[in-house]
Amino acid sequence: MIRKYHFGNPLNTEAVVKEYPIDKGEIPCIEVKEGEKISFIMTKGAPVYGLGEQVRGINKRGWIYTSNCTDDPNHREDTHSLYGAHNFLVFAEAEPFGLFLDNPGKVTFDIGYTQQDIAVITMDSWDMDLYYIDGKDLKDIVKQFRHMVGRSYIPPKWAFGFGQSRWGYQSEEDIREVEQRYRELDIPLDSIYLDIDYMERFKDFTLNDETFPDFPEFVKEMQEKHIHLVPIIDAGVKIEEGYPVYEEGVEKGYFCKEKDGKDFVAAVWPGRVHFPDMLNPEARRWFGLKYKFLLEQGIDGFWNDMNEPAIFYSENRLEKVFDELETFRGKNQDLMTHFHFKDLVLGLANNPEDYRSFYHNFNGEGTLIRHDKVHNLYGYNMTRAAGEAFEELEPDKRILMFSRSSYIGMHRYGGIWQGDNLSWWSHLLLNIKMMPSLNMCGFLYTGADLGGFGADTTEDLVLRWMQFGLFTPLMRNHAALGTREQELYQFSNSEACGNMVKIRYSLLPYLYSEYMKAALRDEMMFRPLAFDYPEDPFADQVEDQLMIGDSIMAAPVHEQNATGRYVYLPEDMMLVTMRSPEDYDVQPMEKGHHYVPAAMEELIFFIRKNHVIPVAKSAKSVAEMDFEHLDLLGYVTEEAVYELYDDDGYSKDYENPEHYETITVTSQGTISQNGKMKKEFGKFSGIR
Ligand code: MIG
Repeated sequence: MIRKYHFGNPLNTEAVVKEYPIDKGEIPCIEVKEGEKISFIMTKGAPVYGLGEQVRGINKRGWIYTSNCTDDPNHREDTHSLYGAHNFLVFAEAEPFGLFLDNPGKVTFDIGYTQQDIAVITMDSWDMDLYYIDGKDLKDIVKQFRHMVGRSYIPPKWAFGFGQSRWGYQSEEDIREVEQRYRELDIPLDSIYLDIDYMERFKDFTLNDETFPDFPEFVKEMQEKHIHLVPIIDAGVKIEEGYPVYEEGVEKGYFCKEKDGKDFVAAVWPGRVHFPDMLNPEARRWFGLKYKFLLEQGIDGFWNDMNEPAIFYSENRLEKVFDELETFRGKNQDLMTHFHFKDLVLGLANNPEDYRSFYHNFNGEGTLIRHDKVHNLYGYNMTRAAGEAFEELEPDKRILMFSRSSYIGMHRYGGIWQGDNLSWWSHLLLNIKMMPSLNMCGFLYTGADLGGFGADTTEDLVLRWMQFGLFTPLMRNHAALGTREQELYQFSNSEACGNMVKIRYSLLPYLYSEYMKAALRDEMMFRPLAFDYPEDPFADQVEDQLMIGDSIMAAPVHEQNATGRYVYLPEDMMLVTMRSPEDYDVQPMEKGHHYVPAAMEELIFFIRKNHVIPVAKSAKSVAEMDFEHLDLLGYVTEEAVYELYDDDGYSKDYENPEHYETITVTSQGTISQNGKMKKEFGKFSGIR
């Protein structure tokens, strides 16, 4: 059951899509001291789940987290804020409950940091709606929450293919080389990403026509090779005379303003920029319709970047800092003064004072709202701008869209990638742990930069990361300018890496089906074990295994030099040890603790007893896949029933019952189908 409570005078964030009456009674379980804090005494050992894109564990206990969308490419265990703000959490008490704070400003969640068993939530502003959700179990609470915030974004099917990206691809030639080298090695590939260098001096909705002389032609050339080009769009609009986006924005008053009405000046990639007022519906529509420029040239996917919004410096602060730096000239800088000197420059980026110095025409209502009060809505509404425009421009077609910054509500318009991680083993583990937390909050189309974005990677890290990334809906290898090149063909293990991509494609019927069912039913595709095995005494201790869809449990290797790992099985399962889609072994294993070998080039995962998964033959791209002739892989001692969802992958008639097929496999070997799709099931492999 959902109860809604109202504090102060909340702004309508449109995170919630359903209407609820306002409850005037006491809020169950938690203690609220209005204007001060919300607190809850947690049962010893009872986990807390949620908070979406955050550091640390699946179980969030033991740290203090702040919802404050931040561009932090060097995040570590002691970081408090990442790119998104997802104020939903679930207390897994004997009587579990969830809380959603629909509060677009800064909110801090002290989950047993100050005092081990006390959760304390504090916030800058008490103007908010608070939702309290109880239910019969963790899954039920999440489902009710997801229903309340609306259906998750559904990408086109090709976006489940593998993508290659790198900040630094400069030209058509660079992109062609990527395509050719993947094809030479026969590694499937569906998309290549265009980072900021495709633009003319980092101006949104422009093209560098020296390096991309005939863009529509180039897009077509790539399409013929079944490659989708996916350009980046940045939040800041370059200030430059004669640049139409800038000029129109100024003229129409669509940029964020300073208090006195001047357009606020920040600096990002192109140097000085204005930020479009994404919170003003008119400006949002204007910005969204700009994507047409690229849609018209054949583009069907985008990623939205720098939309926290990230600020390198603001014009006003820069002036002040120059002045103050001047006072240091010729001085003997001791320890403290030298730190202060350095901090002046380091503090230029993403400075809280800057976020307090510009304003939005919120919901077009004319009253200016200071940015910091709605900070966490900016990336959400940039992506919404695009999403709403796509509905208008291409109503019958799915367009790929994912964002860096987000707030709950944005999950209806796009996915997210997990921001600038580093080529660290601990960030592979973080990627694993973040998946279920994000799914809880509605972000189903997500994944991390495989191989790691910042820092030099190693070939074993890339391979192990691929072995997890092959399960994530967004499967993209991306790296920062200046780091070691990490396309799969760069390494001596490219064959093993390529096999992992092929395994991904052969699992697509399953992964797509599970994604779609999760989206259409407001469920989680990636779940902590404790969600599926609530009675199991060990399940809530497991932080590095995940349930994926109905049949699979993943147990990725995430340690360097490991040739296996410990795995906990909450029930009997079948171990699958896969070197390629054709080369694998299976072995039944009993519920309990095991050490499972996994050589470097081996993917291990598990299929639950009396479950099957549909598998296909891998192909060079999603478009070339045969989704009609499938095989089954499973572990059947009695009977397994699998509900398969499939559709054409680009249109939006999701509700059509003809998209479902129920497949029953018995221990005698009978396979029966009960649906309208023309799927043919060939061989069964596994155990029965
Ligand atoms: O400040 O466009 O997270 O994926 O490669 C860096 C360049 C700006 C940050 C994104 C990253 C992208 C990079 N961008």
